[in-house]
Amino acid sequence: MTTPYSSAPMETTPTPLMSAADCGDTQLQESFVHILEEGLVTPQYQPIVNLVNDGLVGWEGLIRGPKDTALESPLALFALAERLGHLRDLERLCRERTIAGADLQPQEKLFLNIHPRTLTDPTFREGETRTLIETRQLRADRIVFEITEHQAIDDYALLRRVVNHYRKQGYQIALDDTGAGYSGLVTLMEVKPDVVKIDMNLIRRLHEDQTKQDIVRAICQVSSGFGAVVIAEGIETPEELAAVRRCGVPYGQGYLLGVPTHRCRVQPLDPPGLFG
Ligand SMILES: [Ca+2]
Repeated sequence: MTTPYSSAPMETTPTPLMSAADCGDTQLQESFVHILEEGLVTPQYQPIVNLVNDGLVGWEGLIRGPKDTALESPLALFALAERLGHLRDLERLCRERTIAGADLQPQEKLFLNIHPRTLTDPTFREGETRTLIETRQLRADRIVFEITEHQAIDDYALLRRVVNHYRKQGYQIALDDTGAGYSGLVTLMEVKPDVVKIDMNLIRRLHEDQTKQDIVRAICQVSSGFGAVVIAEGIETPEELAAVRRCGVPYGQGYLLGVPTHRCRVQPLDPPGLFG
């Protein structure tokens, strides 16, 4: 991070607390390298549901590190990867595992979380994902890349170019965690994604909060202006689901609608596909 004081001499004498932290950190780094080398990540899949006809429209791929370890949480795993400069390596491994493990019905899409910096990284090999999906006989239009709003880079011109680049190849782009940060609507209007995922904190107790309802409606209105599909994340109670429907959100995700599972659950329904 650049600060006015960045050229000032750094404190070089570690405190005992820092030394202890560094020691734990070394173990954590070794665990991370082991995870990467041995491919010790597990994909899970959470359903995305059409709230109008209850049909299943897709699955978000979620990643877990080794069970009962400090790196089981994807947040911890990805934060460490970023710090160690291995974000792309971890993302590639997660993408491989998630695509390989997905068992999609013909109308379903697979949502893959990807760091915007990976998308904009010139060394990110475009053909990587295509090769992976072709081995599963999937076309690019079955894949939606989710980029999270609070990681969205502030070079909007670059991000727009990248989004358009992937769109031309047939992929779709979702803006994840929309409404979580102050820049939410600005990012939304600048990026104009194909899919908008409303952050779970806006959905939590939505039925009791008029301001949240107004924000959710505003996101729907802005999104419909450029033809984006809206998904409410983190729906956990029937009251929240009813409020989401009242606000006009057509798609949903959350524990009430389905928990993440190791396999894509086969549905007896044959719902119409997402986005036509
Ligand atoms: Ca996501």
